[in-house]
Amino acid sequence: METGVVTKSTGSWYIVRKENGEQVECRMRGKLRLKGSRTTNPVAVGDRVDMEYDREEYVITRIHERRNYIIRRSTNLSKEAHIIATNVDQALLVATINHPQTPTVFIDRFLMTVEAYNIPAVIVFNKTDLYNESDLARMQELIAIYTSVGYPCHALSAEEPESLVPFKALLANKTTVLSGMSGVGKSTLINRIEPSLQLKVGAISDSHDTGKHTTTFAEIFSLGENSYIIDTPGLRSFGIIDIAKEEISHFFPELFNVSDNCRFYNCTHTHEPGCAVIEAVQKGDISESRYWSYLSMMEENGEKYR
Ligand SMILES: Nc1nc2c(ncn2[C@@H]2O[C@H](COP(=O)(O)OP(=O)(O)OP(=O)(O)O)[C@@H](O)[C@H]2O)c(=O)[nH]1
Ligand SMILES: [Mg+2]
Ligand SMILES: [Zn+2]
Repeated sequence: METGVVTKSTGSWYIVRKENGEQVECRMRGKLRLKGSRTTNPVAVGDRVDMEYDREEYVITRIHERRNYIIRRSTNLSKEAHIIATNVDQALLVATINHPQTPTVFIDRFLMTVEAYNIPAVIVFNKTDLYNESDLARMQELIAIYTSVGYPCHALSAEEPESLVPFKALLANKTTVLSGMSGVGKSTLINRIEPSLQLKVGAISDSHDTGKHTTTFAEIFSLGENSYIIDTPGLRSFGIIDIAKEEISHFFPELFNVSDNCRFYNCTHTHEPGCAVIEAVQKGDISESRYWSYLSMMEENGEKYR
């Protein structure tokens, strides 16, 4: 029996990095499933696994307990979950004001999910070289909102090497997963950090100003000693799964902070009189777009999937 870390997962075969650094192709035996929700990928990038060499191939026999993971609903209406990555030290959301436009609802759903699993999140606004004045003003507005909630933000451009210096520094001695919509520049940024990787990147579609889903499987890359980066396929939307409705507000730090002052202990912060959250939104202490995202999740997550 040997142990290793899954560095690539296609759903039918996997690449596992053994303790000696060697990478081997693996299959999976039977059905190893995550307890709780059904997942489209029971073994995900970042998983520590045991494997055996059996009739000329490696077979994964056990998944070690996960320290954390990032999970989303696999498609809008599905009850299945997709695990984006496991056992990470931090999650970097790559966002763009334009080309393509990342909706704040997308940002907030991502942040809520990583908050639920206690993973530190950083927002990276990429493509600043393409922004006009109003895009830049919008970016500053978002940076002010997210910084005040407690999420570090970086503005950068893959086209401007000096802007990448603070980004590089973020990655040292950590396992970092990059996520975001298709076309925001995740693979491009990784190529800038480690040009030898030569990851495939795809142009933005002229007609829709959206990405073309160039990266198809998540994969971990080494950035030298103790630093790993995970490139992931771009997402269209970020569906929440496995979080009970009454828990959603716990993972909006600024909502959670004021909710002690709500009149009713079981306040849902949607309509109740004496709601401290609604008051804070009216006073401008909580951003309207964040509150809007909260409401959209409360509406969607009427069911509890566990
Ligand atoms: N002008 C400009 N173009 C960028 C920047 N970053 C990435 N691009 C371009 O944006 C396009 C999409 O980049 P990718 O790296 O493929 O995007 P991705 O996020 O990996 O997309 P998926 O793999 O589909 O999820 C490519 O044409 C890149 O050259 C940037 O900072 N400035
Ligand atoms: Mg990519
Ligand atoms: Zn309330």
